[in-house]
Amino acid sequence: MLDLYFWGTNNGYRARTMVEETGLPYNLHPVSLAKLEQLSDDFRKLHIGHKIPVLVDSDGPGGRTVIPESPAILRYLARKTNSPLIPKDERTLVEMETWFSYGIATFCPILAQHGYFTFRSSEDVPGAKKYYDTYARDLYTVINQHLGTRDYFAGNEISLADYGLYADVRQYAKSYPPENYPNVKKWYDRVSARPAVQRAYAPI
Ligand SMILES: N[C@@H](CCC(=O)N[C@@H](CS)C(=O)NCC(=O)O)C(=O)O
Repeated sequence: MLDLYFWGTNNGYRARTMVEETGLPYNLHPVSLAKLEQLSDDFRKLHIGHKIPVLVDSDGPGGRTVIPESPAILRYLARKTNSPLIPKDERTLVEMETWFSYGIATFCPILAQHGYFTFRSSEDVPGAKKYYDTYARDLYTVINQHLGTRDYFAGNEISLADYGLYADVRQYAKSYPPENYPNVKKWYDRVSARPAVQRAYAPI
């Protein structure tokens, strides 16, 4: 059985979408960040770094396996289920890894900083707001350009690369509406229409 420790953020939804893609049964455990539940002793036993999401697989390699970090969760579940979300063809795999990394290691952290300085910081720091907004706009321009010649980030089919980016594009849709980036919008609608995505974003 899978247990997903989750809150409704980009990283939480990224993991929940992947669990839904597998079709495996799972229990969803909300961890309220608003109530700082991630700092509890019990949760820190799952992730010393006190961050959602965490996946626990009672039937993992060698028994119960705890997997924090959304990219590790996506890769783990894709391997466990021999999912087509990891392309078999080496050339497409390299593309997938490139854009998955771009999503997780570039796009997501910059958008997170934009979110912090624009919406949550108690201090107004105009220079930081401008810096992250300019950076974010460049990232959207890049992905819009990449999607100008293709339906998905790697190869011709959806892959982990798309899920590396989707949850962030969705979370920051108010700041950067996909409508402003026509190729992103077409891709966004395509991914949003997937049954697994619709189940993942359904109210708890
Ligand atoms: N690299 C991690 C980031 C996880 C992360 O930043 N989680 C945030 C919510 S989106 C969190 O739990 N923050 C609570 C805290 O740091 O105490 C991943 O992809 O899972």
